[in-house]
Amino acid sequence: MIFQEPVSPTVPSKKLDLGSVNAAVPVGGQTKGETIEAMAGEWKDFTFRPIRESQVSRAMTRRYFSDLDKYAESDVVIIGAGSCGLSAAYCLAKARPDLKIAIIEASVSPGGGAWLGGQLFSAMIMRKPADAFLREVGVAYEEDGDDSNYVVVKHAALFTSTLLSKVLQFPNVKLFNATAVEDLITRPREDGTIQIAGVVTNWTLVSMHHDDQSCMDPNTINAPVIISTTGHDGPFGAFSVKRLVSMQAIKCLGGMRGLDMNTAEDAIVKGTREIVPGLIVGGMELSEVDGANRMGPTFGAMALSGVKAAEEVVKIFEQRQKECAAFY
Ligand code: AHZ
Repeated sequence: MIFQEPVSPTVPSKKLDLGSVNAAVPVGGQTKGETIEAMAGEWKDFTFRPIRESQVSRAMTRRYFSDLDKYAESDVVIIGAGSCGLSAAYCLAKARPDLKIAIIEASVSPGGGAWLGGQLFSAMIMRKPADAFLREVGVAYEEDGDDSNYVVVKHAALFTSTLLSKVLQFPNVKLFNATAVEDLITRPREDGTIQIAGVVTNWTLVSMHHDDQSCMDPNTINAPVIISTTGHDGPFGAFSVKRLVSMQAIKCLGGMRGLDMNTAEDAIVKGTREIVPGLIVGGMELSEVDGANRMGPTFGAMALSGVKAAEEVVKIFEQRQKECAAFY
């Protein structure tokens, strides 16, 4: 009986009241729930609370569509939730809790290339001084020797899952995964150049079928600042900078160069910047613009490029916001 649909607003409903979207009780929150200890050894009479399937559907869809509505106007969009994008999200969400930050990740699983340290090995190497970022997010590491120039996280997944969980706990961040950025929203500037003013998105599975299906128009998110961290070239990689070339906003790509850990990591961190008004590029996507070397399996530059990307946003945000508001 408690799961009946309401018949009319005047007939009191016995439907279980789930409360509003924001009434969720956090884990370890205000209400006193069951404890695992109390359940242990009591499985004979154990049962879950009864549920109607539509409750589950509505609990998900209501939140998703409310988020789509809320983030259709974002302050910052981060394209790509790899090690650089997540590091940028962490720093920005912490520094600017007033900004609404949408992360768009093409894969079902966020994390990009940072679930393994390199090859198919577990340990993740971070060159000093990027150990500062590990201390900031609370990831344990070991030093290899007394005067080591790098530190080791026992499993790359420990880094990625810790960072991801911190990012997702910020109330001003929403991750849309399984969603690809298919294009950039642009506005004309008075000097004849363009400004990036948002992203064009689609379900990734839809994006992958534009060749064999029609009528699959995308969705949009307006934002005055975008951080693009889609990694080096590949099926989805280097997305924004390749699009900038095809729309003639930049002349050409430098093309990622061969592996040289020493030059690569410094170059990526130092070069993280706004490439065209409204679009900041970081991580390995930047190597395709600047013709920087790759660094292979050492992740310090990805974390610190994320830090720098967040810093760049803080520098330009108000100006770009004002400019975007003046367009439409
Ligand atoms: O799925 C991609 C990945 O999670 C996502 N992505 C790419 N194109 C996208 C698009 N829309 C939405 N159009 C998109 N998401 O971007 C993420 C990139 O993560 P990554 O780990 O590949 O990039 P990163 O720059 O954060 O880290 C790169 C780490 C290095 S260095 C290196 C080498 O020197 O060889 N190789 C890697 C993987």
